Amino acid sequence: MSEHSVVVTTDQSVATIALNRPEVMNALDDTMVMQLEDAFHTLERDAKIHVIVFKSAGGKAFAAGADIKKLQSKTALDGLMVGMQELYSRIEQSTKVTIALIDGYALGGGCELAMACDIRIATERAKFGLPELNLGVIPGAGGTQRLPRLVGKGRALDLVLTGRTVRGEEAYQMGLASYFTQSDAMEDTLNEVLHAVLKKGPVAVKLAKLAILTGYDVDMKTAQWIEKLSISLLFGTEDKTEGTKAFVEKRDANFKNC
Ligand code: CO8
Repeated sequence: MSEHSVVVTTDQSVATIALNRPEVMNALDDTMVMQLEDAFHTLERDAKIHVIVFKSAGGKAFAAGADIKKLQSKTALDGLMVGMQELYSRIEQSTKVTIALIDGYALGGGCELAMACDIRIATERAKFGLPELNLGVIPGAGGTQRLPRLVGKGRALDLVLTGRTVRGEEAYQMGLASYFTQSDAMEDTLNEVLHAVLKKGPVAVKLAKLAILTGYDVDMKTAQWIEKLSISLLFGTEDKTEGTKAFVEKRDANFKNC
């Protein structure tokens, strides 16, 4: 048994949270969810961290979903408790850029965690699916809502009602994965994404996420106001002064996150 269900490492402004229960395909039990929550909250409060990468510590799975053995004893009231659904919402609303690396099974709650991230990098070994109906339950950690938002209502209904798994390439074609790459090129793809993201104005990154994620769920007029207020705030930042000056001076910007 792994003592630590999640392992956190940091490299300058990039933190990695590795899921670490390989003996059960990284199935998420309550302990793992709590450890994930603690790790995420610590990183979320760390101003030095700009990107959080979620991945598997090894083995065949990103995560094969909620721990089914533990699900057996769950009651109706347990379903109302704060848990995976709230954690994934907080991850989605993170002020950092979040990236999931999927190089194996991402099923049920594992797929739902990946969907809560901003960017998903999938390999030819990736297999996405929401097979919960096989167990007599439904995707209950945001899956019924995030999947149709990513791939459309028709495809979401197909994937949830049949419970079929889709490989990395098909996931990429339907918009479930942001990138499709070969397993041995996954780190290179991640580095390219990190290189692009880390060059951006950090305050602009936060407000772009806010405008897209919050704006997506409200009416167009409200969404456009969120956008207008966000850009108005950005016009007053030192980063905007630096970013535009750097362009005119034909050099890289040196953003200060203010
Ligand atoms: N939970 C517990 N144990 C698991 C899980 C899981 N989700 N997935 C795999 N394991 C265990 C197996 O039991 C096995 O353990 P053991 O060796 O002790 O028998 C070990 O991992 C290896 O698994 P397999 O032998 O099955 O490996 P295979 O390569 O044959 O198959 C699969 C791999 C396809 C991943 C297969 O294990 C599988 O189908 N797993 C279940 C996938 C699934 O149904 N996931 C959905 C779970 S439900 C869910 O996620 C709900 C989320 C919403 C909750 C909201 C709460 C409020």
